[in-house]
Amino acid sequence: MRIARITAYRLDLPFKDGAYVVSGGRAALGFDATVVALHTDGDVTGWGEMAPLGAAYDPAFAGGARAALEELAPLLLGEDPTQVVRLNRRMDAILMGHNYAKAAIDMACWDILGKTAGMPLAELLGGRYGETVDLYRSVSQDAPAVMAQRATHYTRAGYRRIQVKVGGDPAEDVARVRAVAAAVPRGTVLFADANGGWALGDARRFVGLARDLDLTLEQPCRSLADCAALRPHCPFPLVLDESIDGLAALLAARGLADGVTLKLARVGGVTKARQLRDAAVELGMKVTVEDTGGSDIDTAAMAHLSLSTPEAFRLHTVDFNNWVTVSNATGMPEAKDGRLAAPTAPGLGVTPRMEVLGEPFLEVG
Ligand code: 0XW
Ligand code: MG
Repeated sequence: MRIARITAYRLDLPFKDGAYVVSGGRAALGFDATVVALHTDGDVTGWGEMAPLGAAYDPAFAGGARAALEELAPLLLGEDPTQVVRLNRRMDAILMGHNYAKAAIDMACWDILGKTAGMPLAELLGGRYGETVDLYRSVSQDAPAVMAQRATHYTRAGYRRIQVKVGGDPAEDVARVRAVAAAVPRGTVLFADANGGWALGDARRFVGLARDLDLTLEQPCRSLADCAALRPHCPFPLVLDESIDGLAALLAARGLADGVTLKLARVGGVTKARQLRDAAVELGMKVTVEDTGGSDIDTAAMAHLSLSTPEAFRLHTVDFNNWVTVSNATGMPEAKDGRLAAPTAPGLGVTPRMEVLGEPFLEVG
């Protein structure tokens, strides 16, 4: 099978709940998504999606993804999309780095492989463990009382895992987590995500002041070295997210992180995320498979990879399709009681809404 034509679409995905704010005042009003279609010389078309969170969350931005696609797409015509690892090596040979830009192409290859094999991605990626996966919901950074109100709104909507955005003033951050903890039902799982916003001293102050709380700490400082220096002082399980951009980082996090957050766009797509997921599970680390943004196409991929992670090592994932006002595909099961299922149709199992995608910004072949 060969790639005969590649089309790519740009899609604005505004957030339902307004501005989303993480540490350092980094804010976004939505995702600027790129959707890729790989048309084969057979009758199969594969779909993939990637969306960065603004331009200051990761070393990735939407304009970069589009420019990289212009570079990559013409050189991928004629390649076999079902040979996913080989195709990834080809992309890496054509364009060094820019993993995020390759993620949507790689996702579309897996969609084709699944459709060709007649298998849903979860099974193809190693096996479906259970029917649904836990979801978390992020509470955008704000004043403690506002965050408590938001968290209550989300737990009423069914979410049982809340990610509190911290990484600001440590005393105020502790007040944020305390306010949320007091507002949500007993048993709600709390994550405090600093998104690398604290200097080491701030992180030390936070863990000192928050000691009595039951929470998991996510990416306290930007560098792995600072997170490692915090480790002996940190009584909480520690999850690394922004630090984990590949296998070397995963191996360096061994013994330091209790879990890792694998983002499809950051690591370069399904192929590389699966490699990291399998390595993390073998190393005994807990795993969240998620992404930086997107709508239904991307959420389907996150759901499949999450469901193919053994339960004992699985943390949670995110239902971005419910964060945004635009649905770009049909076929995603509805999230229910804070849990998400993956489609059961072959490949990603979703059908793009062509009327929503509009005209492609790129068409080659
Ligand atoms: C909550 N997220 C998955 C959404 C944004 O992409 C950032 C990310 C996080 O873990 O901070
Ligand atoms: Mg995070």
